Amino acid sequence: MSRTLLIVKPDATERNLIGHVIGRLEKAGFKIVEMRMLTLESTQARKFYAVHEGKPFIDELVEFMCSQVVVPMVLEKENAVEDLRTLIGATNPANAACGTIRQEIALDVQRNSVHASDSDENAAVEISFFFS
Ligand code: 3AN
Repeated sequence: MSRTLLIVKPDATERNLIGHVIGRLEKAGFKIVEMRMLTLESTQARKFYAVHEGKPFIDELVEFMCSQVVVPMVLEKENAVEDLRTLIGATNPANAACGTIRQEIALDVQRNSVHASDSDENAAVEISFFFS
């Protein structure tokens, strides 16, 4: 078993899609082992997305992530990181494979409904960001 972090992002919480996302995750065999609901402050969002510091979209991304509640959760499954990335689909929903969560509900490259850790190393860092 391994663990990864998923965040239901503001565009999805705003459209009452938290339950829908959870349903997709559970149906795909992920076990939710921790979950919170919170509104990020801009310093927290900037820290979480530190890897994107300096990119043209960072200010807009931080503003977006703070615009509504978000729901971070820790998910457990064999091969969790890779399987979750496959389930959510490409960053830009226009490129997301059929049947992926982003292809189904994401609005555009920024309002792409969910975040998922992209490596085991980042999963550990991102889990400790939200859960002590
Ligand atoms: P992913 O969320 O698929 O790991 P990243 O880490 O490249 O993708 O991007 C993190 C977040 O930054 C995305 N989920 C999206 O909200 C935003 N983002 C990425 N690229 C762009 C872009 N070109 N324009 C606007 N926002 C972007």
